[in-house]
Amino acid sequence: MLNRRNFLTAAVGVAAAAGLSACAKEDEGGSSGSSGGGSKKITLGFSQVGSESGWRSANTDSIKSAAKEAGYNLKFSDAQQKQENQISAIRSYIAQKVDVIAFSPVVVTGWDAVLKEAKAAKIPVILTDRSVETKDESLFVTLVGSDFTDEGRRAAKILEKVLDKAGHKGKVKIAQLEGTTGAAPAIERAKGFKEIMDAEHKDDWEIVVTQTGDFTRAGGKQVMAAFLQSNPDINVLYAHNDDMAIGAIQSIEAAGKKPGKDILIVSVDGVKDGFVAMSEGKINAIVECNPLLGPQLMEVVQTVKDGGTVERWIKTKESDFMQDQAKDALPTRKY
Ligand code: GYE
Repeated sequence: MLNRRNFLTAAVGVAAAAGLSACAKEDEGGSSGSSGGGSKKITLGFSQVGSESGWRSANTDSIKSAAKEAGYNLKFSDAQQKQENQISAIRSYIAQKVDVIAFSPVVVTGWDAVLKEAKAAKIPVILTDRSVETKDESLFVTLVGSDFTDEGRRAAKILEKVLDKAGHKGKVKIAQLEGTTGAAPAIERAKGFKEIMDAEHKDDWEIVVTQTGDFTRAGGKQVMAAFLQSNPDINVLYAHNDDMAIGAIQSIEAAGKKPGKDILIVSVDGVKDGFVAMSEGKINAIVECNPLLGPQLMEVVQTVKDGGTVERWIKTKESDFMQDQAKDALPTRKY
């Protein structure tokens, strides 16, 4: 996996080489873009994970509008959460000789072959949002995205506050709704949370059930219903995203329990619907994960095209929110 602690500035060798590669097939007829850098419009091939969540829709909108703003020719495809679709999209971008490929990998493993093809074609690859696991770090230039392990730690720390505020006494029996199996945010959000739990709450906190809800509302609803059947004594839900928490809330209510009271809920993302649920008292705290990566991605694309250097991991800045901040924050949420 990408060494997420490696902040060394890396030389963009592949990018420099790709800068020389011809892009004869790209669409004509637009300006060269506000960010300058050559007379030809940059063609960017972007393979999106899917449209599984509110976070993802905001991320897609951000990428599309930032590409437009930068004057790039964007080739966009939605992989519907399937790795094989992403691999074919990347292969088609290679065949079309795009200038730069960016993608948000649905899972962490299984990318080496296609990334080697991109490297052989001298097309630089930028990861956005999620990382990959590879021994060959020359296969991508940089990752533009969040620190998911830290989000997991922050979720555990904010749960401490939530429990305090609720005056909770006794054992903390946690149900965890995981993101897509094998996806970086699912692996790392679980890991960061467990790290704090094991170090600081070994005696009083326990994850009694954990399963994937695939980052969707339907998944969250269905899995939570099963959790409540098998473990009616759950008193905390840690959901790896707001959409699964919102789905779970429906099942909690259907079981005659009060979300945010009988079952305290912490989730990740901070999308508008998450804030609405929080302002209604149904989610207790949210760890923000910012999807508005488009402008940063376009800047990196330009730098890479110009043969410049970029950091190995360009991290997103984020905050945490407790329920009592929800109403005030809601009107200014951008996604
Ligand atoms: O948290 C979730 C989405 O990769 C950070 O993917 C992203 C996650 C996000 O489906 O809502």
